Formats: sequence, C-alpha cells, structure tokens
Amino acid sequence: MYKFLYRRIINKTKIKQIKDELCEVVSEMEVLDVPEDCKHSNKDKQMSIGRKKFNMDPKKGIEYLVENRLLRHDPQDVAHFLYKGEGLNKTAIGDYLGEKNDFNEDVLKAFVALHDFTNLILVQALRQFLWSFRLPGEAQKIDRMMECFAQRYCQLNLDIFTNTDTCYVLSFAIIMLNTSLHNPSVKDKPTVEQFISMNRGINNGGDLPRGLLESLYESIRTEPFKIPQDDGNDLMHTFFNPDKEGWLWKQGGRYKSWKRRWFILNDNCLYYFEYTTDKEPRGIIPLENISVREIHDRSKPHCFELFATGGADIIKACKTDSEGKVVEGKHTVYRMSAATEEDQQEWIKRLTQSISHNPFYDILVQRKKKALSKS
Ligand code: 4IP
Repeated sequence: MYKFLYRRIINKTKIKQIKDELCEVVSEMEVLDVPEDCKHSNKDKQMSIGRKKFNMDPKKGIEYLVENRLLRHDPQDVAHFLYKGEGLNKTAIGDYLGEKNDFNEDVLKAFVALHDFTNLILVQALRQFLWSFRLPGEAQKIDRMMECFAQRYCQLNLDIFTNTDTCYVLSFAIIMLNTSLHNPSVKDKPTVEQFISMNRGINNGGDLPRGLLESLYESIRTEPFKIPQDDGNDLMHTFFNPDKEGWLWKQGGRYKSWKRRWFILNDNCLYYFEYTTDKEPRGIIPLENISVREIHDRSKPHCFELFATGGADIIKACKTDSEGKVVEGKHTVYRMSAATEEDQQEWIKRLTQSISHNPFYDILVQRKKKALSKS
C-alpha cells in the first residue's frame, strides 16, 4: 500500500507539471497553425483551443474563451456552452459546476435550468441530468448539484413530492440502488420490498406511493444508469488540488524531537515533506481509523494531534528512515504545532472533514432526518 501511495503522489506531482506545460505548448502550437488572414477559421481554432484548455483546466479554459470574446462572462452564456458540451470532457464540466464560488454556483443554476424534466419520472430525470456531466467525487459538490437538481425537478413537477428534501433523498436512494443492483461486488441485491421500506416516511413523514417506488425500482433494475466515462483525457485530468497545505512542526514518534515539515492534505491522506520542492514525501499518514483533537503542549504553541481510534496502538503510516528505506511509522499519536491559533483551527477543521469516514453519507443522513422531522 505504501509503495502505491508513494507512486501516486509522485505521479500526481509530475502530472500537474506536465499538464501545465502541455497546456501552454498546445495553445501556442495551435495558434501558430492559423493563417493570419483567415478570421473565421481563426475563431474556430481559438474555440478548439478553448475547449482543450477547458478539458485540462476548466477555469483557464473559460478565461481563455472570455478573453478571446468567444464567450461572455455571464452565467447563462457559460451554462449554454457547458450544456451543449461539444468537445468538452464531462469530468471537467462536473468539476467546473461543482466549484464553490458565486459565479460557478450561478452557472450551475443556469445549467440545471436548461434541463427540462417536465412529466419525467424521477429516474428518467436523473438519467438525463447525470448524463450531462460527470458527478465529482467530493460530497459537498455532490450536495450542491443534487440540491439544484431536486429544486428544478420539484419546480417542474409540482404534485409529486411535498418538498425538495424528499426528492433529494429519493434521488440518492436511486443512485445507491443502482450501485447495489449493478455492481458485481455487491452480493446482497436489495429487493423491491427492501427498497420500499428503506424509503418509509421520507415524504414529510408520510410514505411515497408504492406504485412510484416500484416503477423507480423496476426502471433501475432493467436499465442501469449510464455514467459518462471520459476516456483518453482522464490522466491529464488528475489534478493535484490539496485540501490544505502548509508548514507545521511535527514531533517524532519514539524520539520526541520537533521537526518543521511541509504538510499536504489530499485524498484522505496526510503527506509531509522536508521542503516544499521535494518530489517525494518523507511520510504518509492515511487518515483511516484516525481522529484529531486539540492538545496543549508545554514546549510548543497551537498544538493538535492525530490519534488512533478503534483500539489500535500504533497509527498506520509510513515514512522514509535515515537510510532512505520506506518503513512503518512508530507513532501512537502524531503531535503537530501550528504557527497561529487560526491555522491550528483550520488544520483541525480540514482534517476532521477528511477523516469523517464518509461525508457523503453524513449529508444524506442529515437530509433524511430533516425530511422526517418535517412531519
Ligand atoms: C526523528 O527525530 C524525527 O523527528 C523524525 O521525523 C521522526 O520520524 C522520528 O520518529 C524521530 O525519531 P531525530 O531526527 O531527532 O532522530 P522526520 O522523519 O520528519 O524527520 P517520523 O515517523 O515522525 O517521520 P521515530 O518514531 O522514528 O523515532
């Protein structure tokens, strides 16, 4: 596992560098190809460059298209461009729509508004929606997108659900049913009765019509969701976007000396490096069966520590020893010290979010509770 983690982080760093270089080279080369006097084909070329840029880095792609007046800096215009999707990678569309800032959120709303779900049963509407982009992996992004979907669906189909939370919860139940029924690694396939009982009380405390749930179940059983699989470009798409990075002091495991290390939190793993420019981390701490807590230490300010949950004494982790060999870590706790209280709190917050074993389910549980409590 450790070797794999090492390889993964090294690959990601390299991919990011290659991606940036390639992005520049591709656009320069394409512009060189264009004869100066041919305005029309120049626009086409620029559009094609913009699409390629978008597929490699959605934000840069949109910026490029706006700078070259091929797109207006307007949520409606951008939403149309994404909805048309010509030459666009659906993973990149999903990433762009999931971004948390006012503009992207407005684009998301405009994008969802372009879908017409009138008179479609929920599962058909979901099929259409989930085919137009690839749902990102991050729970908060999924939450925002599904919230928009549920609102739009309910707005166009007034009589089906008593509130959008019901629609939201049922949409997830359908997505999960799809996985359970069609993923070969899931052994116990839920029956229609189980599906119905799973969704008891979600309609403002009441039950949804049995016929509706049966038809949703049947639709998924006979035809799995088609999920967009972007091929070819996926490797280019592996961005190296840390959840948080920064300097922290870390205390040794057996020997309690403090070392200043550059930490990167990403993909449910905490990596630390000696220098920011190092290509290989000194250590990797997978955030499984781990918790984080604030702690007071006499020798260092603003401390917090990672500790093992679930009965383990030693935290599962790996590091490079003094001879450069990869060995297992020896920590019962990883104690860290941040430069300021603000940074300490931010690390605790980000780590807690990463650790939360499945934020996606947490969100769903909250929604379900909300839907039930409305009774
Ligand atoms: C070392 O202390 C460093 O603090 C190491 O940190 C640490 O390894 C060692 O922990 C600790 O003994 P000295 O340099 O004073 O010997 P780093 O690898 O960041 O340099 P960790 O596991 O924290 O990386 P133990 O558990 O090997 O003693």
